[in-house]
Amino acid sequence: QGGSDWWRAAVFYQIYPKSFADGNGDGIGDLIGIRERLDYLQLLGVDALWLSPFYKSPMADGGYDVSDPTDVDPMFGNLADYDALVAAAHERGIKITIDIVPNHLSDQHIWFQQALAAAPGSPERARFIFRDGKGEDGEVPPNNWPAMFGGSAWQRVPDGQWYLHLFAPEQPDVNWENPEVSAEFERILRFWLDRGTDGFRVDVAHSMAKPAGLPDMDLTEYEGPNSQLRHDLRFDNDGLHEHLRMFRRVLDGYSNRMAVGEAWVPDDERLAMYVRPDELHLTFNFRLVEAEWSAEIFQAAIDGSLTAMTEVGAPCTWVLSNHDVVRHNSRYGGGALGAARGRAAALVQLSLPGAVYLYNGDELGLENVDLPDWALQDPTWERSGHTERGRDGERVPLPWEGTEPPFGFGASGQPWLPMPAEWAAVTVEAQLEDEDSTLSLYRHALQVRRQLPELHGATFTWQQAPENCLAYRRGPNLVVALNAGDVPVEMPPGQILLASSPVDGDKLPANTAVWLRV
Ligand code: TEU
Ligand code: CA
Repeated sequence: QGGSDWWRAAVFYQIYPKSFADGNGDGIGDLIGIRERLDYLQLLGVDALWLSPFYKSPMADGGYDVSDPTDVDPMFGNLADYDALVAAAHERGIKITIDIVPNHLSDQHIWFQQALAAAPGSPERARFIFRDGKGEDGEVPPNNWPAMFGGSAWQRVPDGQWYLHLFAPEQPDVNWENPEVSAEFERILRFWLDRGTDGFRVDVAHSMAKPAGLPDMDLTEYEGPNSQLRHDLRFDNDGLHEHLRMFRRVLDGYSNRMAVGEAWVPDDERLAMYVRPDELHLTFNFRLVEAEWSAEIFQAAIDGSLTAMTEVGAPCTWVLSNHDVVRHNSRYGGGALGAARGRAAALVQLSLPGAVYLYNGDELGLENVDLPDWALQDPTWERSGHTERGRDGERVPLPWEGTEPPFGFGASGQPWLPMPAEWAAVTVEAQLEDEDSTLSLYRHALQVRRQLPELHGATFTWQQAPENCLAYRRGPNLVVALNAGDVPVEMPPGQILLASSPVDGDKLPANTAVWLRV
């Protein structure tokens, strides 16, 4: 699928670079490792990759604390490795999209170092959000905002001023009202576009503008760092759309480039504003990430997004998992039950109209790993005073082959997070040989998706379905049915193209989805 709107129904595959594949054997994934696994990604059948950050970073937040946005961290390789990856992916018809982190920089970025050395009120400080504190000696933070990783969103510097960080203190928020900031991000976008990058994933796109006067927020409704899809005044402020329009103008100066927003905006209509014709191309729909296993909840999530996105002429963007959330098989109960539900959810995700984002390991049916305390690295663990386990459990390196850790991930035997011995059963190697594996299901589904034009179109109609089931028609000849309940129901008429669990007779088993030719 080429052309200027290749992204509309594309299947994107998210790579968490530290965890995907290790090319030099030091136990940490890297760009060479990704290039070496392109054959696998082609076999899987994805259209595009999204690489989480691989930029120069002190790694206070897994690389989302960027100290040089136009260079590669030595941990991951160098710019020549990036260029080689882009060229090799393009040879295989796979697009490369990358993260851009516009809300904050690393505290080690030259700008922040200059801001610390400069005086309050200086142009160096005006690139960030510095304020005087409240109280007699300014010892009270400028407002009551919490940071996403726990604690206050304000950090004090030696001269007494405070700076805003919505995430870790090592991630000072930049001030998008300063034209120097937008000019710098325009430079960063062009730097990567000029190297052939096909698009961007815009990190925390909903935080780029802050409310005027930085007022206190209402903390009575606040449910802590993990309450993602709730509105509070730190996020989704109207001023950010002007910045998204800058992104779009830059992208439109190149051919066939795109951007997807990461915006945890609970209201579908508000979220649709991010994908107006002069803003981003796509924006993740996180309602399926937050959805409990229930046909009714899935249906509401799907309906809400379809209605709002159709209104603005943008496709929906379906996500089940990413590097920030517990993997969906675990959310659905884990074990055999979680696996069955995860496979069924995949057949739903891959048959909805719009774009799809898979997270590396989804296709293997991986679960979250319950890591020992000593292994935990995510800042949420430290900053929550060890009350949150953090996000390392969904970031464990992928098992490629062999019968014991590190399963072909690096040669050192010391992957950056420990890999469970049980993963011997779910390596890529083991699953490729097994027609009934989750990997084989994804491969088949992606193949059928490629072949059937109705799956690239927007046609979608709900069908009647029994309790705790979903059914929808995609074009004249294709029906998708999901039984999210615990009892088998009558199978809708049609010839089975794909089933997420073994089906015999005329029943659709519990926790199963099918694609039917009618
Ligand atoms: O995440 C944005 C976000 O909203 C975070 O709250 C995130 O969901 C986290 O799970 C909260 O526990 C993006 C990135 O995806 C994330 O990895 C980064 O840590 C964050 O931005 C800061 O750049
Ligand atoms: Ca490595």
